Amino acid sequence: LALAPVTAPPHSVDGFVREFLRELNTSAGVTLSRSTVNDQYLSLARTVRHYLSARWLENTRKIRDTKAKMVGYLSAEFLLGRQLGNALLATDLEEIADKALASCGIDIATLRAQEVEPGLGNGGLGRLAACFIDSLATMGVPCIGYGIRYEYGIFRQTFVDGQQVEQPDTWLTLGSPWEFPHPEHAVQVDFGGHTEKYTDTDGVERSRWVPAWNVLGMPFNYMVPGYQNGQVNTLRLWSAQATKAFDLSIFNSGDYAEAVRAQTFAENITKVLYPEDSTPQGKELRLQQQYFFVACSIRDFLDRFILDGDVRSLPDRVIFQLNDTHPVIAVPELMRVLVDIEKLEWEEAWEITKKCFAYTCHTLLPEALEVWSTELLGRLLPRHLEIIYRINDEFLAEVRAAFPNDEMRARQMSIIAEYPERAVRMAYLATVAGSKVNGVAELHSQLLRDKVLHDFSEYWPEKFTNVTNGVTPRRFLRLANPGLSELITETLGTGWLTDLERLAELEPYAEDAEFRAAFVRIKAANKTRLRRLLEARDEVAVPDGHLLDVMVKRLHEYKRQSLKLLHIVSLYEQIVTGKLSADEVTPRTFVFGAKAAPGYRIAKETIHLINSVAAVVNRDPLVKDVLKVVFPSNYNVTLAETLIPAADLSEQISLAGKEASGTGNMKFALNGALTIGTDDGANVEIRKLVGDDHFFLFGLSEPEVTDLQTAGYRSHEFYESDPQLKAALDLIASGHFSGGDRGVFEPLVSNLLYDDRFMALADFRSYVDTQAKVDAYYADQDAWARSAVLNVARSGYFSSDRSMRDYIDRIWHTRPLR
Ligand code: 26Y
Repeated sequence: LALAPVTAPPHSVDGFVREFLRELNTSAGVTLSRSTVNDQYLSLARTVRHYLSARWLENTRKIRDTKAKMVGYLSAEFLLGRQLGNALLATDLEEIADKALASCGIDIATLRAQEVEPGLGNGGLGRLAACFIDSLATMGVPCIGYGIRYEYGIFRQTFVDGQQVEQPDTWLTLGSPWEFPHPEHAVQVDFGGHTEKYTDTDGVERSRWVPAWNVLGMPFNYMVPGYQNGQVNTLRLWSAQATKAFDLSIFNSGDYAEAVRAQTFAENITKVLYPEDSTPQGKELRLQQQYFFVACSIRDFLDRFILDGDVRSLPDRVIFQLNDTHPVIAVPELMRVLVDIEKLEWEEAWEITKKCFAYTCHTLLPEALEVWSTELLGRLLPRHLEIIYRINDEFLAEVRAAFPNDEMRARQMSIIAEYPERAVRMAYLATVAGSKVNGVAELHSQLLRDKVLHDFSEYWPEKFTNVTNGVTPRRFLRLANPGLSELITETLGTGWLTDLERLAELEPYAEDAEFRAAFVRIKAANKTRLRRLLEARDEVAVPDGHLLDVMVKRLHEYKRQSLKLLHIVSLYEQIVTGKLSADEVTPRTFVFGAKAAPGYRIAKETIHLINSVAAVVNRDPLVKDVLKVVFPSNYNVTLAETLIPAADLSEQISLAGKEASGTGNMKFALNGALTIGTDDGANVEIRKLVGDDHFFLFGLSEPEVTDLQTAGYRSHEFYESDPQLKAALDLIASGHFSGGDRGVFEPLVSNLLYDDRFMALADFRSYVDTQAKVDAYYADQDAWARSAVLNVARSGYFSSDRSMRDYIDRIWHTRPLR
């Protein structure tokens, strides 16, 4: 009996009610009548959990027994979003739960709203990881996600006088019903100290790491349910703890503070998510985080899945996907385990290691490529630095043999940079070690090959591949847009949600007036839903009947929120000066959502400017009915789920060659927004698929950007030669949006006028002209609706299920569990 797996509670309203009340009574310890909303939410979550756990345990057992090859997705970020809705959908319990709670007098919507999303990521990269593990579970492919259980996730953004103020994200305080702690699987992780040479019993000279301190890695498991397929994978997040909870002798000696200090020190490692993206700062704590979670994960995988201790079988059992360079220290860690602990020969260990890793790059910005100084690495991980040196020596010997008399090339390809300080280039290490290297959209992968990793792609052309990103249609279509999902199901029947290319069958319905009308009604209902949310959440009013123009993404110069602002300011300026009459303008609401890294000055000033422009525009009677700017604070996955389905226009306006892919762009298209965008990242592929007539392309192309850069870009010339641009910038510079104070936005204006690294001014003319085309097109509501439907019908390619198939075919060579 003890061996029999638990069974799920009955799939019925009665069964659900019984389970729910039991949870309330036994876990929350309250009666229904005395329970709070939080008690009810926690009990509901636990109830849903019960429906998943039997399949979960079974799944894990099967993977172990069949020795199926797994994907180990190593990522410092998993931006999961709320769990309840997804778990209810996966278990097909939405209706049952609705009715069950209603019978208890509870509105499930209230409980859904109670959930605090785990914000364990910054943006695209973290959200992509969450989409990927959803798809793998849905496809039944064995995967374990490994990451960090930050006690504080991405900060909560508030605005004070229009400026961003960060608040800690206390996502754990009201309870975390989705996680399963496993203290019995805790792993020790060492740091610091030195290495020493010794002669082993077999007479071999070896190196030994003598670490100085250590911490404990405590795993927390999360279920990753597949969509209605009974498959449940695992996400395992690590939390750092002190090895000895507190040192009894120190405590007895009365130095209580010293005793807890060690604990605080250890726990700091997973205390907080670094809120920077794209601009790594060489922070020691970040390297500690990175090593901490990959050391835990590798140990864990060996202990849990290589039960016979045969480490030589590792490449048949796992492929570790490196989500950008953050987990790349796993490469020397696996070498250390194989050579120092398992006593394999270096050559054999290296052959195994190379097969076990593949690397995904998510950037093109040179400043975003992680490097760690050898000083820091050597201090924190002395043995790993030795290993990296040896990997580099052997690699460079190979390069020199292949290209004799080309020392320049060897130096360029060296994993160790010499300037401005000796440092390890993590992207190079990943490229040398990985069996495959991929970019995240066609253009991005091409630019990786041609520019960022040019010498490497010449040396190993077969190593390089592309896998265009995707998004999970379960969360971003079915859950976020139930209205449209229902319409699709009515039209196509079921099955499209796990076979998204079937959306192509909607094509003919673009010509069907009735279908278009239904689509338009759904869009309107989604706008109403958004309007209600923003009223309650932010006390802002979204006008009815406007074109909803949305730009949501992290705040970055390269993404060019400032270009969007120049467009708004320009429209405003033209109306108030009478150059344009208000009734010539298509009424628009501009929605922004963006967090700035706390130390990123220009980004924070841009947020201030957006809010300041919003304040002025929104209260000016001259533009009252035609322009509105809305900037809800704390944009996150949850807000995205209401915002994206309501949008008419998707802003994807990065400077060509800078946005690796984008994934928001895909979510908008899939929900029937039209895109105004540059030829950048996955926009290129979206445009190719939806067609030029249904996509508003503008701006310089990547080669044109490069040419302009080479010729010498002077943004000032664009300012001088375009009166409309000049007027907009002058208005900002005049202090019009800062109570007459010209100083407030002077740095921003100067930056655009005299530097403008991302060529906002160069693209301004093309952008506003294209926006005028948007206005004209929107005037023909029928044509717009037709294009919107075609965007949906032609976006099936952007399912993360397809991305996963590509990874499986080109990189992982794993199979679904039977
Ligand atoms: C090193 C540290 C500061 C760091 C932390 C987070 C560096 C980068 C990041 C996050 C990067 C990121 O989110 N990149 C985005 O990845 C998406 C998924 O591939 C892409 O769609 C998007 O274009 C890219 O900017």
